[in-house]
Amino acid sequence: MTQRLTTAQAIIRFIKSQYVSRDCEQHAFFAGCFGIFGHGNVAGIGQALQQNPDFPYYLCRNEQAMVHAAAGFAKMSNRLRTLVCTTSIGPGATNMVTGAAGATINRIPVLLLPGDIFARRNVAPVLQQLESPSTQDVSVNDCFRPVSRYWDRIQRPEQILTALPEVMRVLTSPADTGAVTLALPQDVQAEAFEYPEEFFERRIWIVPRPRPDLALLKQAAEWIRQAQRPLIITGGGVIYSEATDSLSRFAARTGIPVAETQAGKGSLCFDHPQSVGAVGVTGSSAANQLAQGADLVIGIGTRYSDFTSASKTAFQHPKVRFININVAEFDAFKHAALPLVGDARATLDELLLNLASHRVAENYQSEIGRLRREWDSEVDRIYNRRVGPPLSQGQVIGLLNAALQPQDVIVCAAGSLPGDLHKLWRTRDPKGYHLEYGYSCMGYEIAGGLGVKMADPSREVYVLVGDGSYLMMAQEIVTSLQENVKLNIVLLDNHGFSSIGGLSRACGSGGFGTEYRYRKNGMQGEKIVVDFVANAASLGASAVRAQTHEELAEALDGLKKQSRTSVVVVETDYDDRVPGYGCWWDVPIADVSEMEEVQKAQRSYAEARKRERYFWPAQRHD
Ligand SMILES: Cc1ncc(C[n+]2csc(CCOP(=O)(O)OP(=O)(O)O)c2C)c(N)n1
Ligand SMILES: [Mg+2]
Repeated sequence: MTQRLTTAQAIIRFIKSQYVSRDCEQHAFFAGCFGIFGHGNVAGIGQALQQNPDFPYYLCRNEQAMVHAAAGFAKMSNRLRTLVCTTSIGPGATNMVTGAAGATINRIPVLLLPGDIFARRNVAPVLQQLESPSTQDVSVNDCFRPVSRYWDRIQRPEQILTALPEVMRVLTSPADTGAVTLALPQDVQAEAFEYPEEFFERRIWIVPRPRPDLALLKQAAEWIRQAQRPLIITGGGVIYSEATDSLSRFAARTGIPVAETQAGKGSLCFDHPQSVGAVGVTGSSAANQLAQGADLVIGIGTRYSDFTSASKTAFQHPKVRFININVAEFDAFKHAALPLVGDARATLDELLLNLASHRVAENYQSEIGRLRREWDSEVDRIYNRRVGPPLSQGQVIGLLNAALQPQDVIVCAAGSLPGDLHKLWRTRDPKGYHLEYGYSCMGYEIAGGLGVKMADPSREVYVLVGDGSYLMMAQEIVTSLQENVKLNIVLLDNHGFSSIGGLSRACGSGGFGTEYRYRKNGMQGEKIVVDFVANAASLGASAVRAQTHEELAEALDGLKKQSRTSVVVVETDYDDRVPGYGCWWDVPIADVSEMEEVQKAQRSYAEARKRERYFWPAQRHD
């Protein structure tokens, strides 16, 4: 039995019949398709979507944004569901490259279907085609190769019979997932073929919980028993695996403290007795002190970015060794670790069984308690400082934390907010803290928030966004209104790039080129004041300005009463920053310079770099 369909119709029909199952829970993998049409997809995928009205189509405003939205959706769904993104050829396609990189770096599944130039070539060069004098086998879509976990170009209709199963294998693989790109030449999309009916039968992709090697598991248990100062670092893998209850039990029983990366924040409720908060460059004093002296680091579902390892300076115990629990072998072997390649939840449960009643020493437990109390009062201090207007960012975060319900979600990505949130946010639900900090892509915030809310409409979603990020990509407010997907957007306006301004000052460059000022005597003119309230209102959102502590509290209260996307604009102090807590980040400083401040910064940089470490296999001491 066959059915005559166009390639595009066959792709949509196939996509509709793909299901996933983990722990026996089964549901459709694709929840719909974002898109912007042009001549490269309107008559192909566009036509196919039109004749499949049971597969929702969502019109977005910008192709990069729609990939962020799909990634936000997939991350919120613990990678068990995602959305498809269709674009025209040329600029529509390449607009997705940034989003694809973000998804792949964060290990989040998204399926991208950019249109491509004619496979039959006779009409080339077509509008928006990149020509090459040395080959006809190239298009702008080749840019997706390094940012995709699977990349293919469909030159004949029957190629999807072998390509689409690969697409699904990669998207549903906890170890291999990321952006998947199928480039679809515009003529091939519309070409018909006799497809076998079996190809469209419901297919269930089992997302497994692989278990680690038993001998290595026992060795890991031995290392944990021997350790005097063990520390757990949890990454996004813990949350995607829904291992948070297992982690909570593991930590409570063993007494081992738990520090969190950006993606792992929320793995434990902030008031869990073993929770020591954020670790690394944007870490808490408690976690960073424990990391410095840890003789065993147990990394779970983390890829150890430089923000986590403080550019390889976070772990200074001379004999520190690592156990990495990770579903991806690549991550499990980092830092010359003892690799437990497996699912976080399954591995933690089995490891706990192997530890019998082992518990860390009393004095370590009381040290953890003391560090936790010290950190808690530091957070209180920052939350409760009354300054301004303009308010301090820490104060705004404190007000938000008090105003939100535990299950509400905050979404953020770039600027000074992610660091301050990582340090200060008191997370009470594993899905309550949604940071895109693998790519830290300005513009993710509102678009990603749209995907988060679409994934879980039962929760209130709060998008926290700096003025710089807002100016880069705010247009999905319109999409949120179109789809009746309510976002609560809190825009922190400090008239420029406070984060990079601070970094520039730390590098001796005095904030050069990071404030929004009119051109006068170089870049020293008046501050540029953008009317963000008018801007958001012009897009259709409800929008208010809050200047004082009381006004902000009232505005946050007002958000709860709104039924549509609403924006609160609050002016914050550019210079009033949350300090760092024993951390270092490697941002190279000019070796030679005419500027004294830069020379000074270079000297302390060279000194600080001496603490960067390599971790060799010999350091395992086994
Ligand atoms: C797309 C993109 N471009 C550039 C950067 C580098 N960058 C990181 S933060 C930042 C400034 C962000 O400004 P804003 O949103 O106002 O936040 P603030 O730093 O003021 O907190 C820049 C330019 C980035 N992360 N993403
Ligand atoms: Mg700013």
